[in-house]
Amino acid sequence: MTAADAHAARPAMRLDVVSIFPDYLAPLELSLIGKAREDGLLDVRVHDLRDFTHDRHRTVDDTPYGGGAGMVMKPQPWSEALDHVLALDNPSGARPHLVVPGPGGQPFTQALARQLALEPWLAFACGRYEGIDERVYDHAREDLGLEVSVVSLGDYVLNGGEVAVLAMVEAIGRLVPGVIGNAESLVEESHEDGLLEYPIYTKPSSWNGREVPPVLLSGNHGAIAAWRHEQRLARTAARRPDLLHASHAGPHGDLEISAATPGDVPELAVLRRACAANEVVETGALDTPALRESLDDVRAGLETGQTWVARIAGRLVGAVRTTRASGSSGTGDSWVAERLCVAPDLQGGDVGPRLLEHAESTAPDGIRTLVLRTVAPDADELKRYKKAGYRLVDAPSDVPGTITLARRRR
Ligand code: JB8
Repeated sequence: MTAADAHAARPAMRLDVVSIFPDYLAPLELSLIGKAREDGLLDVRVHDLRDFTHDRHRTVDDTPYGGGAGMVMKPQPWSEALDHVLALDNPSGARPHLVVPGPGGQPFTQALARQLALEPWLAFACGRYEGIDERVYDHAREDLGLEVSVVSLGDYVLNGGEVAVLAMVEAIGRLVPGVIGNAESLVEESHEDGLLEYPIYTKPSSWNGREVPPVLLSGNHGAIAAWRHEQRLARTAARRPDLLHASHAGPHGDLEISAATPGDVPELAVLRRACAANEVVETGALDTPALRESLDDVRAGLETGQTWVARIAGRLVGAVRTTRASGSSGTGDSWVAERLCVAPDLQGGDVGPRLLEHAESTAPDGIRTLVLRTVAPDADELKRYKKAGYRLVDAPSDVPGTITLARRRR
């Protein structure tokens, strides 16, 4: 049974490409996409835009209204080319989704490739020169009833849409069932789960004095999986930090605590507002001062004591401030941790305890009392603080709604 037979229930995905350089699309006859066409999985048709001109010079461009550099593609040949594409037999009964490559389009991503792979029919319009007369887009949408998407491969400029269409047809075509034999080879790849791929090796294990990482020869599949995951994280952090998200960070080891800087203020203000809102929900007390804290208040707050911020994979997930408080006669100064705040989705985890531990560790020598000022903790929180050695003290609280806990320093 061939791939086409196995997927016989699905009509071939129809792909029309219009270009003034149809030869540019010749590679679509090669490799996996070419094979998929032979197998009847993809129905690719390439059209020459100049076939829809009527002058001796087969003119497709003209000067721009309003002036400016370069030439603009005339609307009439495009209109006739689209009419021709639409008039061709279409067994699916659908209308094509018109995709126009352009540096000003929405980014082409794996997610968009997956969406477009579900369409029964795609038409690609390859622009050249400065691009296509804007009325062609309006005509396709409003008169022909087509969905029209301008799509960009990335933030760079090509000379025309053809190379972008080659890339898009390859990315979309390989997602059509049957085009790639092994479905697993589709999922375990970069951009399917948000991390870049781990490095790969094949025989020989020693080549030109370079060894394959020994863990890969160990036969220990757990160790191999862990090593590969570490490699993916390191690689993504180095090459594509924009892809990293807190969900990729493990529960331990990835929390970074550093002194707050003015650059942290906007995120810190958002975090503190989220914590304040949580307090309101829990205590019902709408007068929580933190709820009304402005950006300037948070910035000014950095001047008092020392604020520490905790980040996981770049995301601000917690903060705490330490100050020194003078003790009543004979008791000596105490080291106060206050405004402890943890992102709501991570509360109850180790971010709070790690921040508190850090705050305590910065207490100067000679200080014997560690103080924690906190908004009325729930029973679970109180239990955790007590386990850490803290006891409730009756101290006049300068911030309403907060209580004071203290412990002797070990
Ligand atoms: C004229 O960089 B591109 C791109 C550039 C173009 C045209 C189409 C696409 C047409 N220049 O994605």
